[in-house]
Amino acid sequence: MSEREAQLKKAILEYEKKWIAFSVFTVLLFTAIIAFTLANHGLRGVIPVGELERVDPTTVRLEGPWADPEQAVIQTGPNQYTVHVLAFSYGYQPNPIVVPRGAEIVFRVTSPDVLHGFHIEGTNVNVEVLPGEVTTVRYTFQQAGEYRIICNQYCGVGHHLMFGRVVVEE
Ligand SMILES: [Cu+2]
Repeated sequence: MSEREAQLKKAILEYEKKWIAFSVFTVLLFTAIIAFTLANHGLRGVIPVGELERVDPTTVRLEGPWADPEQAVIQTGPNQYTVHVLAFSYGYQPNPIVVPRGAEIVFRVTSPDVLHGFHIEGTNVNVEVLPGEVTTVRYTFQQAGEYRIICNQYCGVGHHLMFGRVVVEE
């Protein structure tokens, strides 16, 4: 191998080292971003809880915590409320959902019929709602006002009309 060839080989290795360093940096950066998101929104936030909770979709409207829309919002702590939401073809129960500002709201959403979506406009609450399963998601509204709930999973002819409301009171 001539001296020039040896130099060329070394030059390529230097060049490759920079790319390796760059790749490692991007992987670490992405890992840090995911870890940050999980720490801030994961365990007590907008990522649905992991445990599978089943419910009978055929009787969920007749008995249990989803049966009576008047009893849907339950205070569970000094500043915590659980809201039992039914996403049905083609609406949400209760409507509107009335909750106070600054409180931790635990939404427990299920469907008596087909797959629906539960997206609260202006927030990162965006979950799937399956018949037979309870989707639990937590959110704290920092601003009072009205928020629109949008069904973003196709559910039939009335899908484009399927909206609900969250009223956050001061
Ligand atoms: Cu729907």
